[in-house]
Amino acid sequence: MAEQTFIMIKPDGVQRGLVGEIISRFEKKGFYLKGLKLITVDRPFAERHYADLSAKPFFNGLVEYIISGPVVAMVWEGKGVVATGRKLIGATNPLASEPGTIRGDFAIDIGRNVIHGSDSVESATKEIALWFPEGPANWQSSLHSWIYE
Ligand code: 3AN
Repeated sequence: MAEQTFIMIKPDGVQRGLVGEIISRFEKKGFYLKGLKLITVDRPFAERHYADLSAKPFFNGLVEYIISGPVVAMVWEGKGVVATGRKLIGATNPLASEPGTIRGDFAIDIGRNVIHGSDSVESATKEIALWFPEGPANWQSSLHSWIYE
């Protein structure tokens, strides 16, 4: 199966009307949308998603932020999508993200950085299973042969 990643537009991205812009950047790059939902998660779910960060001083604030409104949860597929997805997103701290990246173009504060993307193939598998227990959609674009050699 082709590589997949989990991408989440955080509550600030949804409320600021950045959903279309972000989806457009992943689409135009050539990645395929394999899962999509607008969902408000509760505290235990957000704590599971961010379990690796539970010892960090910003953990509670991060969980509060993620549960504060709906998020857009997505699965994107394509060659190298985990690492390239992180490049499209930009560095964690938006003040360090390059212009042209999502955070570089649309964010200022690290605690309001608009979007999440899995940091490895292994975390992508875990996060997709958590957010899409029903599994991603199974379809292939007819543009495939114009994107891949
Ligand atoms: P990334 O989202 O780029 O993978 P992580 O996994 O280090 O970055 O951090 C997860 C999330 O935790 C970030 N998206 C950000 O919202 C939040 N975060 C990270 N570092 C800080 C910090 N120093 N202060 C507040 N929030 C932070």
